[in-house]
Amino acid sequence: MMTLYYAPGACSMAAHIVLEESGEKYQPQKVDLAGGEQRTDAYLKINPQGRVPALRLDNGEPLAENTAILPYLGKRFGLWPSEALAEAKALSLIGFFAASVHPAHAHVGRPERYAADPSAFPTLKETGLKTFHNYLKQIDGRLAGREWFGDQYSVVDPYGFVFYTWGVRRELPMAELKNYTAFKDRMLKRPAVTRVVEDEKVKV
Ligand SMILES: N[C@@H](CCC(=O)N[C@@H](CS)C(=O)NCC(=O)O)C(=O)O
Repeated sequence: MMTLYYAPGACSMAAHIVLEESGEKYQPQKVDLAGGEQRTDAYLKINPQGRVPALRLDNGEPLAENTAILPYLGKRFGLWPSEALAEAKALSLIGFFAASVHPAHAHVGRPERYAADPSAFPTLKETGLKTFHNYLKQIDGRLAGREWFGDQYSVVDPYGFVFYTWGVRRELPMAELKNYTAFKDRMLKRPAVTRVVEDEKVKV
């Protein structure tokens, strides 16, 4: 059985939703990020980067990084495009989310990663929030006239959903993003999504 190491409201919510939708039995393992559990020796053996998500596979091997975990789960559970170009587009979005959208938000929540001097934190947070908001607007544009990010529902959708909830957390005017908001409402119609949102006590 696979184990998902996750933290409420974190980017691990994407894999959490996928596992919940899969119908397969898995072990959800909460990691106490506020208490620093991600930096303990035991957890660093699972993910040397000290981050969630991490997945312990059926054979006991750990797998880290959303860019690997989500395609792996998607292929396993039929939530991944099989056609070459559709797959490339899914990878392109996952790359954009992991390498641009997520780090922009990290400037707001974890400015200490980017500067040692606390006097730099306010400007890091302000610029990070502006950049993050601009990415959310781009995402809204991508969703125009679409039900899901790809032609069919895939693991990219729960990942995109995470950033909507982060926009809500940062009190950005999310209702102005009409396509993204309609997508969020479609996501919330999926029973697995509402189960995870309730379990992780996420505001949407
Ligand atoms: N590149 C990683 C980033 C994972 C990441 O930054 N996770 C955050 C939660 S959203 C985390 O574990 N933070 C803990 C910390 O910063 O100490 C991925 O996409 O899987």
